[in-house]
Amino acid sequence: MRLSTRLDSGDHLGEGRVIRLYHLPGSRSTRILWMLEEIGVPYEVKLMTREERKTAEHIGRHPLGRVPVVELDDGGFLFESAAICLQLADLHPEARLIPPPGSPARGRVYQWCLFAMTELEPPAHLRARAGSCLRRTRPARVQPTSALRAHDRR
Ligand SMILES: N[C@@H](CCC(=O)N[C@@H](CS)C(=O)NCC(=O)O)C(=O)O
Repeated sequence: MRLSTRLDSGDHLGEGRVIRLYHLPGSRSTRILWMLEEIGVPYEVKLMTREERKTAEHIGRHPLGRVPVVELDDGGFLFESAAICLQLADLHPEARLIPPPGSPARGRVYQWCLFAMTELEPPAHLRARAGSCLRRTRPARVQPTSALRAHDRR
């Protein structure tokens, strides 16, 4: 993976604005980081805390207060990770990450993106969450007492 110019938040470039990603490490916004690295354009990362996602300011960017959100170089905001990836691919045809609109290959891009978001991700997410709940609530493994161990040996 190429490492493109990642600017610190605050290095906003005024006229020559760069894409700004509102990012929470370990969340779905990592998909957008990956995409930006694949494209190889400069971008800026605004690191968010869980709490910052629910501020009025961020709700103004995403109605549910989630990440990822990107602020594009025209100043507009966009959310939903798959939509952002598709739009970034279209905005940077030089990266050759997406086939032309209307082509059979482009149809398959939509097919697999929507399949991933609607069919694969919801059950995978539920399963991952259930797994982490179980890990947190599972009682410590019960060790047999020495009396039981002795009993087993009989
Ligand atoms: N379908 C959305 C899901 C976004 C989403 O659920 N983001 C999580 C982080 S992975 C979030 O910000 N959750 C905060 C919340 O739901 O309050 C996408 O793919 O962008």
